[in-house]
Amino acid sequence: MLNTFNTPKGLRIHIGLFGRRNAGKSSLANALTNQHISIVSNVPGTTTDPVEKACELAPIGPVVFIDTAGVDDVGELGAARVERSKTVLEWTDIALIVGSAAGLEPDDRELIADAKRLGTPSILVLNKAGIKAPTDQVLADARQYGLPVVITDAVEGLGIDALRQTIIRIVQEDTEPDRPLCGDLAHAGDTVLLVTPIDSGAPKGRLILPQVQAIRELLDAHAKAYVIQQDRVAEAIADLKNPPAFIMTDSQAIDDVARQAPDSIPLTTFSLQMAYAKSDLIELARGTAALSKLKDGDRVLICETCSHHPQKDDIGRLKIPRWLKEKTGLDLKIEVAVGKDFPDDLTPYAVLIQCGGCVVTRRHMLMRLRRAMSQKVPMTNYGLAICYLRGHLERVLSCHPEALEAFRKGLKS
Ligand SMILES: Nc1nc2c(ncn2[C@@H]2O[C@H](COP(=O)(O)OP(=O)(O)O)[C@@H](O)[C@H]2O)c(=O)[nH]1
Ligand code: SF4
Ligand SMILES: [Mg+2]
Repeated sequence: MLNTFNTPKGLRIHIGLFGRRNAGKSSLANALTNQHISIVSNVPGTTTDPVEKACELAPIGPVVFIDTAGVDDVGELGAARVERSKTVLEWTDIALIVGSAAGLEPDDRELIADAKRLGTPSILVLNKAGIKAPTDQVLADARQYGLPVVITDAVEGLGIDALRQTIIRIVQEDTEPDRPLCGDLAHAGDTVLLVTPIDSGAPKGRLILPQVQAIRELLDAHAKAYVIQQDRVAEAIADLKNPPAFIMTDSQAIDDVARQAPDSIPLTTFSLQMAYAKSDLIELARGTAALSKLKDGDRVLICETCSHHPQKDDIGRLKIPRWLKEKTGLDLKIEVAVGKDFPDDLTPYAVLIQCGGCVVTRRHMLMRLRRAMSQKVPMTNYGLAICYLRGHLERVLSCHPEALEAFRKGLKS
């Protein structure tokens, strides 16, 4: 569960370090964070899985450095590690491509090309400059790629501050920030009803991040946030002189809320707004139509981006599969993929149902969607799927007309 006081990982800027074994990635990660968590060793291939370390990088705030395995790793296990490093390159906000001050290698050039193809903002680091400073020729070669080039020596501490400053500049110029969850749907003076059930799944003594974020955005918009549980919807509406501008509810309470609130009041859910903030709502709405075309024996993949402890009536593992069976009456094969690893081959699945992804970045969520789209496998998300399965999708999408249109087109295609 999320802690509302520490910045959750999904809101931190993710900075990946990539390069050959022994380039000095772990040493640089240590120097940048002043922590000594990564194992630094002159035995090539010491960092096997991506290692994450969080720190504050003033003035941009909380960041996570991801120290990856060398891209020149060998053997069967090595190849798997290279694959994992390359996956990180797909979703990280910034890539530090760590080469040698003695000159770039073909692996470095391949990484630069990959990062460009993926649109990952990158910095080219020429490390170990204390051993041999880069020649003019090496520098000119490095600069031809048009990326910022920083010369460092992780052991001597040379260029570390310049690297930090370059990271800060790139973050400020280049990364893809999350969009608002709901703040842009409200105007100054509006009243917005937020429905947040406090059930056994709710964390003790606090609210979860999307709820806190929604309240904060509504305050920023000078709107009035009226926060209630689902048993008070009708009563809350009756309290108000003017109807609320919209109601945003936890998906799990959608049936209760839809029953109590007149159709004239726009209705949306936290997980649907999460798709709006962190992914591409229109594409996911189009993908939701695939739920109406499922056939006996189809495989459905539920994608949970973190390995949170499954709850008693877990939404991904129990409720969505149950509602899918109820709605379709089909014999479906429902599988769950947990964590940041996302299958390369999605083609065995008729549809993917993605969680809100509150612990990962928008870039990560878009990477998943892009991969699904490139393999022509429809993707929806928890919020949209739940609304569809409970019969409320058209109503909740009325807040997002283009997404509604995409869903309707999807039904016909
Ligand atoms: N002289 C010097 N040695 C370095 C530098 N960076 C890393 N090393 C050494 O190179 C070896 C590999 O470093 P490591 O950080 O584990 O590389 P990684 O495999 O890319 O993570 C270690 O012995 C480090 O001490 C540097 O900038 N200068
Ligand atoms: S499974 Fe997805 S939505 Fe649920 S807590 Fe993890 S990242 Fe957030
Ligand atoms: Mg390492």
